[in-house]
Amino acid sequence: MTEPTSKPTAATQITLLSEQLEALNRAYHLDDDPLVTDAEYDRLFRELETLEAAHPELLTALSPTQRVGATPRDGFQKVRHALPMLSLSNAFADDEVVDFDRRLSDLIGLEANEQGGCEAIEYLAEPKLDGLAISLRYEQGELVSAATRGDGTTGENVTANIRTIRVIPLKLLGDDWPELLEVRGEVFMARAAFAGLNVRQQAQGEKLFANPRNAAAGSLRQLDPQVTANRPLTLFCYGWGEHSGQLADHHRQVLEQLGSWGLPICPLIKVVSGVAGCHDYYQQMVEQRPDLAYEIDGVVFKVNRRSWQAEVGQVARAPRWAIARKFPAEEALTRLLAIDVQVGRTGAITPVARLEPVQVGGVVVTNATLHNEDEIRRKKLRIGGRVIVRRAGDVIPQVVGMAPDSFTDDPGTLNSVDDFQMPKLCPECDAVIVREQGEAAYRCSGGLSCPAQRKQAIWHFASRTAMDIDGLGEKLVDQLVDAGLLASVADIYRLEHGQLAGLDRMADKSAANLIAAIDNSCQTTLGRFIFALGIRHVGEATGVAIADNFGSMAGLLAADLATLEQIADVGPVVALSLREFLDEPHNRQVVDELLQLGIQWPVIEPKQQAEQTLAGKTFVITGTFSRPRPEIKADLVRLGARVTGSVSKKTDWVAVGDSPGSKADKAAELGLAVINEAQLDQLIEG
Ligand code: 9MJ
Repeated sequence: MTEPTSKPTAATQITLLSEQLEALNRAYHLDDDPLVTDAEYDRLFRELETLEAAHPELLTALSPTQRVGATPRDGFQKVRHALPMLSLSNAFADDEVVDFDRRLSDLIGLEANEQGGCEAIEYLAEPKLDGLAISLRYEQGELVSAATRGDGTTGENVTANIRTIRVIPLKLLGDDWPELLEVRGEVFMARAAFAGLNVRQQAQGEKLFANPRNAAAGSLRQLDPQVTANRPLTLFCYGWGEHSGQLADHHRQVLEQLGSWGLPICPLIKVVSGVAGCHDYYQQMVEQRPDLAYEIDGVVFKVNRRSWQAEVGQVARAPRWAIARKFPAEEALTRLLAIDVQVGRTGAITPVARLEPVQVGGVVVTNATLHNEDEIRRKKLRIGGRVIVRRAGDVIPQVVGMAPDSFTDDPGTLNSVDDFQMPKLCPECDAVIVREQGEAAYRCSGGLSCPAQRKQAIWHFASRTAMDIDGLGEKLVDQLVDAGLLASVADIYRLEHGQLAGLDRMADKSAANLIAAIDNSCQTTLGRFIFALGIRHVGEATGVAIADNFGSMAGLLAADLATLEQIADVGPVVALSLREFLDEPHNRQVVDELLQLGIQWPVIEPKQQAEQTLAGKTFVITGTFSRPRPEIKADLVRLGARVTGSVSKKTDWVAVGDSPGSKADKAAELGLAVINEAQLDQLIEG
């Protein structure tokens, strides 16, 4: 007679079964090597479920049975990344990679060798996956949260969805991982999985995805994790964020460490030497690309030695030590049907090519921007003729030019675009179209009284990277503006359920969802809010930089031009645009109304709200320091100082690192205060 299952044996069995199932998950999803039949996997899974049902006290969130446990939510919570999630600078040609390598050699200070060249920098070369970036946080080896990149500073909490992706370990293998480890990587969908998903979508009468990237993004951003669980997502890790302890000295070695803890790493990564090595790797990937199981849109080169990565630091929101070498854009031939003009968010009037629908790089293109009148003439575009259309990744499609054979078409059917005239009046509001001095662009002078500008300003405000109001898309904004319900962005927060439910095609439930999404958007970040205002030249990264600098809207409103220009990412043009926007009484009123209507953000850490102890002081920094110069500049600016590039009598302090240039000599000549790194740190720390 067998004994009834006693608790210790059940616990051991549960551990063994969990480990076995996770190993099978890895083999199946990561190595493409199903070690057992589906029936055997299901049997083991059910055995574990039965044991857990009999011993609920032994059930943990880390069990393979709990990957799809969570119930649907109302929305995604925002998460501030402990360390920003950076993106990559792009190179579209070989010489841009040469420039990148040269820049790094200079920054690192590599000596020229006898041949006159430099010691070659070692790079880790990786395929560039076309999915969406994700950050996984492990504490004591257990997956505790996962967030999308979002704007790089704040993302969305997608933990429940990420847990359904079977290649992602819920628990790290081994025992030598740091207690805290944030891992960064790309979630994507393999080509075959994508094709299969679309077949199922079609069979169920659901919408088809344009490409694997959209399918991956759409699948991860599902409110119901059950839906994500049925989507064939996978992941490769390529980096890390916050962590405790020490990681290895070279990027490649850290990825190997991550691999040893069960995290999936792309098998095609390779250490290469110098520009020549980068070039060879790029060529290899161009050749392999059609046969890869997943789509890539380029390759990435990263300085392998981590001490050098730290030395060169980052710019705005991309590391200086990495570059994405993108593959050439895809092109297709189609017919130019007409040229219309379109009014942009800031009133810019742009000619648009209307095209016969054509597939380019996985999406159907029907419109393409023509930028300006000169471009139409330069390209000798002819309505009715055949044109080459190009599309690269997420970039707006472009008309490259007329197809070589297009002029052999019957000229009688073609209208020369020499006939194209920029209209005198805005096609949307009849206001006069003006061309500001020194500007190439024409603009509608109607401002926010132009419905096209108003609609786009509102649409931009609600968009995902701005205030992120789920459901308030282009069509609905059009409808609400046309119905007279939205005159400004502040009106969004005055909408009532009754008003929405009265609209065409708006069910009661959709109206309730929209009101909830609007309420939800009140909790935002200052960076997003600044970006959402739609100030000319102020993009996502600039919004974040301004927010980090001032920490509050009051600080920004009070800042003069010189102060604004000191912010990393802000030059004279952006500073002027900010000041003009903020000085416009109508804009000020809308900002005040929005704040009164309840928009708020977490108070930025005291570090960024520092007292202006160096207000009005001017610094020049020269030579090499133990940390990147942009970081030092950011610290000084945060404390109210100005950092300039040249030494003059107006300079208060010249901070001198190792191997300073002529600026140190000039400072001595002028008798200025020269300080070393330790003294500079003392000033910063007050
Ligand atoms: C992709 N998309 O494959 C990075 N990436 O590194 C790789 N992205 C990256 N690296 C730093 N391989 C920021 C982004």
